[in-house]
Amino acid sequence: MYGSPNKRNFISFTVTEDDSKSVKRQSCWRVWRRMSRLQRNIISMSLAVGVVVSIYILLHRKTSTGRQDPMNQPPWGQIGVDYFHFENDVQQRNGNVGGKKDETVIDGPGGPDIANQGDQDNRVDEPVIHQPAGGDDDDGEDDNVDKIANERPNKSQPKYGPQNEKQEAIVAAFKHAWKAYKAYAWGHDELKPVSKSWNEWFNLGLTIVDSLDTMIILGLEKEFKEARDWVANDMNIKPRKDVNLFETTIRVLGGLLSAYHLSDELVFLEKAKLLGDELLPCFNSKSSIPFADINLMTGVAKAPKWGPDSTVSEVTTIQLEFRDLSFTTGDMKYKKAVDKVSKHIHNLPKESGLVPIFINANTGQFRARSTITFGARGDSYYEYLLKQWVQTSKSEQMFVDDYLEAMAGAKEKLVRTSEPNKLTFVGELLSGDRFSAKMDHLACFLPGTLALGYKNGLDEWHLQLAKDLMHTCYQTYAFTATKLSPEISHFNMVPGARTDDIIIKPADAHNLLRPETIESLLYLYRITGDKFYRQWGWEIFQAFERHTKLPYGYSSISNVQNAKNPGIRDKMESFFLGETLKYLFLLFSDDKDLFPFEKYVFNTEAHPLPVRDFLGKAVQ
Ligand code: DMJ
Repeated sequence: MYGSPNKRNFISFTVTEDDSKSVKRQSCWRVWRRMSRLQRNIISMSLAVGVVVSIYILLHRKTSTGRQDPMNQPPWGQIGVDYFHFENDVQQRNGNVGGKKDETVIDGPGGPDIANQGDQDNRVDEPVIHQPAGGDDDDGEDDNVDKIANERPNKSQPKYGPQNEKQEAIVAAFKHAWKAYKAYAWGHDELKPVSKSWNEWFNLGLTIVDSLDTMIILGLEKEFKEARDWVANDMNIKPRKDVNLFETTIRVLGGLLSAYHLSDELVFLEKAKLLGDELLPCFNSKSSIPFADINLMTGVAKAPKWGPDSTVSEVTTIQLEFRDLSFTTGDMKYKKAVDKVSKHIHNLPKESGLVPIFINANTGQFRARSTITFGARGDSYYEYLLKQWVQTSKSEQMFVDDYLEAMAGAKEKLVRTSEPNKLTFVGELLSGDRFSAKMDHLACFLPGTLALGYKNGLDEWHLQLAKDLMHTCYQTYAFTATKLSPEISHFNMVPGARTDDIIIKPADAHNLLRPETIESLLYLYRITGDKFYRQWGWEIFQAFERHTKLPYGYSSISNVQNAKNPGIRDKMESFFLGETLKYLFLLFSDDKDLFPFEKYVFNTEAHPLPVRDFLGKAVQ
């Protein structure tokens, strides 16, 4: 055979180069002739198979994903490695838009909104963008937008709008809130429903962008169009403001992306891409861990005003959105930036898979002895481990490995039961090791996430823990005078103590119209089919109606223990429309095609994004 040390095959080493080649050829031919027919057949077959496989690989590289080496790469690529190129897919999709692209003509900011004019002084005018027919142009914009993919994750259009009385009531609640927002806070971040004015946080019209997909789902076409026109004509992506990377990503980037996926309106993707680009400087740190804040006008990224570190849940809760932006635009730079963060955090040492809540963007190290919690600043790290695994069609093993380790760690170190009624809750480790029987309402996302894990094949105990925690989260509502949950609950663990299971401290007695419990009820209802989860959701909705509804919108309240005077706070958070009412509406839907968990993953702000197959395409 070739390469055999058999001397007979290599007759001479003293001849000239040409002679040597011809001698070798003769030698090979002699070897071939001396072989049996069987040997020759085997070699011929192997060569034929080799040729066919090579041709297949070459064709596959050109016509399908553009992967550089499909044999050696995992489906989603190595973390931090950009190897997907979607030119072919993108071109195909752009041919299928059905005229929607042409509607997307952005004439720049302006318009008759008098209430906004104070803010417009701060604005930097964006260039006028006309969606071109394709090809190069000289509009000064990144031509990548011409190639933007225009796909819908689920082409069979689900039925939007209310289908029953309960959903109608939820739509009425939305309309009530929207009407007041429109009258008194249009274009600003949040409505102040008592003073009939507005609150500015990032100057990005948070309530509008957070509500876009809710309006589609609730069937509010007129309201959606008004909002879309505001995004197209008035939204300024570069306000002179420090914005928080995480909040801007989950609410604004996530809101724009899901609005795009649900509506096919290219303006949302255009804005999402612009915003993604403006947020990227956050990742220019020494460690790849992003800075918490960025001034969108100057592009200067930095640590937050209140401390040197970034928050762990924040730097790990941007990945669904940036990955989706990459797969929707075909530009992998967004995915690459967040993959680095994930990989970095994955490689840091952890205690039973649990993470401290602070990390330094320069050193890339966790802050020693910071709290471990499933509440504020820890929560969505765990949520996004599971959801990224789901988003990538379970192809990124690292995420589920970390998730499983963290859930086992939580079960061992944080999950406890209260006295006397044995409510299961998830506590915290102060300074990283001192147990505190304190649970934020924020941690009530966990039952839903655990149930989603179970639905995706994780062990039975995940569902059992989900049910137990769900019951406790519901009890934090049912237990109070208003039937609304406090922001933070403490649990009694002392048998025989003269106290209830749940203890509410005065400083923690407020309710901000948060969604986490409703969100988990949706998962638990869909996954178990148990109707009482709907009943619990309805009770909570009615409590919102009783205690937080005002003539002009809804408001956070200060004291859930005072049903007569809950202390109206004069603030309607954007997530009330973006999440709470959306999850309520979905909870009462019987339509199995309305965002099935197999096809959509909800970001932490309730914006549905498509699950992607191993080629990065939306699962149909
Ligand atoms: C929302 O912005 C998101 O749900 C986030 O994950 C947590 N905080 C609020 C809602 O409570």
